[in-house]
Amino acid sequence: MPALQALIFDVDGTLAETERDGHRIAFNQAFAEAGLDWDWTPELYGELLKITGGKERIRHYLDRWQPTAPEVEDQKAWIASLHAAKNARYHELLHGGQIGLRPGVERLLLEAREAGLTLAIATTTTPENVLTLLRCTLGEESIGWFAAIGAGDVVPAKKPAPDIYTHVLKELQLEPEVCLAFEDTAAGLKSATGADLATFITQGYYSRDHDFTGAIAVLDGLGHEAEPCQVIAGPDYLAPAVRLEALVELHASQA
Ligand code: XBP
Repeated sequence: MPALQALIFDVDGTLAETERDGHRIAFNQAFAEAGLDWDWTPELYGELLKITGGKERIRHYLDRWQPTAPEVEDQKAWIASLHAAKNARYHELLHGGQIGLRPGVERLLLEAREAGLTLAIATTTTPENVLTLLRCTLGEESIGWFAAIGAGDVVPAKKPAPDIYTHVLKELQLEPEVCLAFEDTAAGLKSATGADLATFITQGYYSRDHDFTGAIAVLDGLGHEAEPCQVIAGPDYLAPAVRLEALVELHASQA
């Protein structure tokens, strides 16, 4: 395996627990403001997360759960405006400091930068959501840490399709063999491995029971001294905190 050159991160659930603490709450706020009596409970939201993309999730909810919705001329535009309202509420939650990075994420990003590795993002969420998360957690300058930020509708097919990872690899002008992807869901794993990327899983609140067959390791987080991580599948040397040198070793051990 050629030497590791880049780390590519998913956002929601991987960099931060944004679904549990942010998007779900913001969706419900937007529904209430629009006069809808929809309530996305944590349980229902876990189901709805099978559909990636906020607009796609709302459409699926309308189709699958047949809730009451106002008669509108242009349903696509109506969903887009509901989604924009959700994102406005989501940004308020981010600015309010309610959503922090998962343990160990900042450490690993800093270690990778120190070692001269390329950093990138491949996500389904809206570009402005990524930028606001970075601004509110790591500061404005952190946006420049990422050589490529592939997000949202830049590709027509969202995860589990591999398109967003293929798009990012093209932007980075790197082959998948020299990169490592970080994901938290089965859909994300399918997307990354579909682009031939070795994929490291930090399972999260909504993905504890996902099937991660095909991942190079599965942990419950990246861990740090105060909050050590557990290895669910993979070498013990990854715990108690996933260090860059351990990732380099793991990547090199892949056939
Ligand atoms: C997660 C998603 C997104 C978010 C909401 O993306 O599926 O849809 O739930 O964001 P990822 P939007 O794990 O790839 O970061 O409403 O902006 O889609």
